[in-house]
Order: sequence, then C-alpha cells, then structure tokens
Amino acid sequence: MHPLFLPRTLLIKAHSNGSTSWWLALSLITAMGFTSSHPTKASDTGDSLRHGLVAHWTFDESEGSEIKDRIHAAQTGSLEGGTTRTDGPVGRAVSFDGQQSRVWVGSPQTLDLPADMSAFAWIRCANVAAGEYGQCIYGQTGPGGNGGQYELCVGRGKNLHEVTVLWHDVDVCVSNAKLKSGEWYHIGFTRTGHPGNWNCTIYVDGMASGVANNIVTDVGPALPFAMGRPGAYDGLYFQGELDDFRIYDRALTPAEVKALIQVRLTR
Ligand SMILES: [Ca+2]
Repeated sequence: MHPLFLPRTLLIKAHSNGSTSWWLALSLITAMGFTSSHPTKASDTGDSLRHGLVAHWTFDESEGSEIKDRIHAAQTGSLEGGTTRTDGPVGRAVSFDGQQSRVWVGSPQTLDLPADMSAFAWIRCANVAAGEYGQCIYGQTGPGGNGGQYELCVGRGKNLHEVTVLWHDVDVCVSNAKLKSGEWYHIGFTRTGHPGNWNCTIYVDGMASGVANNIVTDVGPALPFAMGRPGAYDGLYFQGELDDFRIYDRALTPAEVKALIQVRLTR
C-alpha cells in the first residue's frame, strides 16, 4: 500500500449541543501526503553507532581459537593461556581465569588511537577486589609493564571495587560506581581533548560514573593490545567474562552509550 493511502483518520469534534455530538472524520492530512514516517531517534542512534567504529569483537564464534573482528581482519584475536567461551549478554562471550588466559591482538595500526576515542563492552568480574594492583580487562602495554594509549582495570589500590581508566601508566579517571562480583555491567569510557588537556568519562550501565577533566598526562605510545591482561605484560590478569567489545575513534555521546545497551535487549 502506498503511504499516501494509509487509512490514517483524524477525528475532529465539530459540534456538540449537549445531547448530540457530531464528529467529522477527515482523512485530509493523509490525502495531502503528510505522513508521520519520520525516523525514530532510536534508529538514528543505531546508525550512528557504526560511525567511527574501528573494532568490534562479538566473541560469537562457536569454536576454534580465533576471535574475529567485524571491522578489520588484522584485528583478529586469538585465545591464549586457556581462555574459554561461555554465554554472554549478547550471544557468546569469553571467560578468563585470572591466571594466564587472554585474547591476544597485538599491534595492528588501526588500534593506534592517540586522540579522541571510546571503548565499551559487557564485563563480569568473578572477584572485583582480587589484588592490590587490580585486574586489567584490556589495554595497550609493553612487555615491561609500560603503559600505552589506553587501559581499563578494576580493583586498583584503594579503589578496590571501582573501574579505573589509565593511559601512559597513570590512573586518570575512576568510576563512582562500585562493582559487585558475579554481575554483568556495560562499562566503558570516552576520551576527548588534546596534548596537555584531556577529558575522560567512565560510563557504567549507560550512566556517566566518573568524570576527569583537564588531565595533563598525555596519551602514551601505541603498544601491543590484549584483553584479559594489559597488552604484552605478563601480569594483572583478569578473572571474569567479556562480551560485545567495541572501540571507536571518537567519543560517543551519552545517548549513543545508552543505545549500546539496547543491543543486549534486541538480540
Ligand atoms: Ca557475543
């Protein structure tokens, strides 16, 4: 059916004398072609979630050791150190044992993100407060522990139940939210700014939960990237699960962060 001829009816109360009401049915608006087929805000946001997407690991493979990236083949990861697969909020997920397991990606040029960026994923910690120096869920780090452009950790130092974002070896932003062990959260951060003046916002379950502005620590160099531990560093292993991990080369808006959670509800 052509949209101009949809049976859209407008009722107008044309006359009322107390005992009898006369109603006029008009299809005038439809006949003139004024339809209400404007795109919804949700679909607008859904389209924008593909803008600037530089990595998207769904972890939905049913078998094998490859973790495919939906954006760049060079960002395909590999399960190492006994990493296993499990069910997550959006299809399948990966599970880290906190000992040696990780997803190794390495140093593809496309993950070199020295400026604005975002990274978001579903995360479940088996034991949030497991160690003094925390657990690194993902990040860029050299083999000696030197920090690169971005890392996301939980349970660091006195922030035993919080999320911490680091770059260039410095804790630059801490969440207000305190995580509980064994629960899934949608967690990520955005970064904007320029050398000498950076901003970082941590989001937990779609809400801003920790903001740091005027960060003077500059972004570190591009270094090897991994999930389940900080890059090439043999330590700070994460015990828990990870699903639907996305990285952008821009800062998502608060509305876009909220829309990302809907992916869980619509699949
Ligand atoms: Ca998945």
